[in-house]
Amino acid sequence: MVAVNNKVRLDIEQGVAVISIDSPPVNALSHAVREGIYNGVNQALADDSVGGIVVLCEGRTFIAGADISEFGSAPKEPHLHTILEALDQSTKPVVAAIHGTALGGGLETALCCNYRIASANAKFGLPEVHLGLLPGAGGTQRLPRIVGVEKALSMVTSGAPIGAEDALKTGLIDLMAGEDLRANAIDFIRDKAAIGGDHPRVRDNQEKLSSSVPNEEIFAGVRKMIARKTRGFLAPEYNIQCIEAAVSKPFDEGMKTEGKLFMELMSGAQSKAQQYFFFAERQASKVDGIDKTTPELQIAKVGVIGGGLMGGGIAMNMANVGIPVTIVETNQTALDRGLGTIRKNYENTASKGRLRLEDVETRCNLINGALDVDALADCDLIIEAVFENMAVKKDIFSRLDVVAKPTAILASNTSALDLNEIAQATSRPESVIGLHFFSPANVMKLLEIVRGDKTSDSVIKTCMAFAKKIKKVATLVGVCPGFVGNRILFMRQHQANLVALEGAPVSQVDKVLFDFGFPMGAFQMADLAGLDLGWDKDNSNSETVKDRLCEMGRCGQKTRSGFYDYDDSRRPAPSAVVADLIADHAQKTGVIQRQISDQEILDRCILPMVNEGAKILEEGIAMRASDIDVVYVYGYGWPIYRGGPMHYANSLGLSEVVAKLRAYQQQTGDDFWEPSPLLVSLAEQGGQF
Ligand code: 3H9
Repeated sequence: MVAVNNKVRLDIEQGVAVISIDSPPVNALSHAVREGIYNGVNQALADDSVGGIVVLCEGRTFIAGADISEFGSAPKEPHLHTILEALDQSTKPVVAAIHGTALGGGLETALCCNYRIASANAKFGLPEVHLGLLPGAGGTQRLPRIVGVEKALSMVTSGAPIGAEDALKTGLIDLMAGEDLRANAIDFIRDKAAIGGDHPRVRDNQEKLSSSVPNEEIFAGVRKMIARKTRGFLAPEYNIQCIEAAVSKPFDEGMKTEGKLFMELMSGAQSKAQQYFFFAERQASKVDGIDKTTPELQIAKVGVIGGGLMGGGIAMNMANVGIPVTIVETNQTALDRGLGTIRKNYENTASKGRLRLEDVETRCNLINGALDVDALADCDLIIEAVFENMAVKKDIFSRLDVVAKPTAILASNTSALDLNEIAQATSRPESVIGLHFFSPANVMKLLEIVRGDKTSDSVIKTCMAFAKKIKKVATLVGVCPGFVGNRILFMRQHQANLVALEGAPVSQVDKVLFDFGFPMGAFQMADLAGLDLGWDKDNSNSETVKDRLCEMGRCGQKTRSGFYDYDDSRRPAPSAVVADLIADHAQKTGVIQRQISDQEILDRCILPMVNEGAKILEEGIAMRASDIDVVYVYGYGWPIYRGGPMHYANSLGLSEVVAKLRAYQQQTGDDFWEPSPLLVSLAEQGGQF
């Protein structure tokens, strides 16, 4: 055995050189790993006793790609291309033995080997598109040569991995290994070496570059299919162009196209934002200050109070990962409706082929209904998901205090109310926490976990881990009105309302936000949520535009009219009635209407979000600026290619942000614009969030 370096080992066994990479957590292609592989290959080639080479990984996975943490620093030799060239040109046959996930540069490494064998649970993907990139080490040129154009396009544009069976079917792997991947790989390559002759290289395979469907049709079809989902993103289109180069140019020319487009993406703002976000997302799950020995509680059974849209969605999360859940409603009709909706949701998913029919039954069977909180006595976690009314919530929590077992976690799904006040309704505030799901709860990835003043570390630790289990991205936040997400959103909505009052048509405001990358603008979002949310019908006195719309029965999408008019398919159309109403309201409140530029709308909607984010950080409501970004990308549709509000502010430059806030403060005479002290001090020091 030779230790090539501290990440890579070379063993010569039965005439085979086994290059094993051992670089936790995911065997990413850091400089040391690259150097180790390169030297290992060269040593194996120079050793006359070696007939073939195996490349494999220790630990939980095959190479999961280039080391993203090294992006941005000066590249050091040997570059990935140098290693891949060495593998590609090897005079001895090479097999990649794959377990876990062969991703990005990892799969590209495997594609430069003559053969690939894999464990049955291995996965293969080129997920660079999620980092605003394309596979830059030959992946776009080799993948279509081995799995075909259509499959390659689907893999690079979605970034989604495929499983081993699929890989075997498409030819991506040559053999499915048995229990002992290593031994199988050694036997495999020894046999190949013994047979001798030329060993296949993916680069030489032209066969799969054409199929019965003309390539132009395939490319046009993919572009059309992904257009909506990838609006605003550069990387998906660049990936497609690389595959086009693969089919239209000789291999080496295609590689040049790939290299050029890769560098363009790598040096651009979108990829920087997406790389930043990759680490932001992983950082969000880490809570400083909680002792490692803090016990994590078992959550084997969950109760949900409220079987409406939110409660039902929350229950589905549990059933989706096999956790039994009991929904409590106040009457049988509501309960039946709630359970019926859940079944319908699952059946819809099954009808689209995304869920097996037997899974519909399994999941529905995991969800029970009850009409009394007594039924939740044996639950480990109880989530209250009733409407936002403090008195109702306090009443529920005082009843749960009596019913729930002593170790149970009592959670509220409140999106804005004071969690500490809710906790006071119990004799065990240390067991009370906020679990703020976003609607639809079975779809949206974000979970804002709200730590009350007295919430115990054990409850926090358990909920952070539980979030992962139910496949959510969690951020831990403190108590304040609206927590992180809604508190920041209030600022955007406040300014959106003002610019509309000052003369910008609501459709202009929404278009600016849509073009920025949000899935919809502020007014469409308000219409979707329902304008009567929090509106007090009995005491409404036409004080705001929203009051007046609700008084007219224009409560949003559900009444087919709100800020917009909606047709039966809920497509919005600008409303002359609303424009007149806003103009009238401006006149009554002494606001002079004017034309407002798109830039002013953007600044006035977005910069207050940044400023509020800074205040949230100052107050310690969020642990880190990047957590705020995670909340915004996963909870509010902030375009990931802009990183989130705090990353966006960094990319603008904080002194530029402060200057603009001050300019609007002067223009409007409104202290709303006063920059937060943290923002000012960071800007003065040339710092960043
Ligand atoms: C690329 O390859 C470019 C090439 O085409 C061209 C080059 C010229 N680098 O996600 P987890 C860390 S681009 C550095 O929590 P899981 C991660 O930060 C790359 N670090 O685990 C975390 O650290 P910490 C293409 C990485 O089990 C820890 O590993 N490849 C990398 O849920 C555990 O990660 C990708 O985009 C990396 N490449 O999921 C794959 N990957 O513990 C990206 C992970 O300190 N990775 N880390 O927070 C993944 O998708 C998932 O990490 C994986 C494991 C599925 C592998």
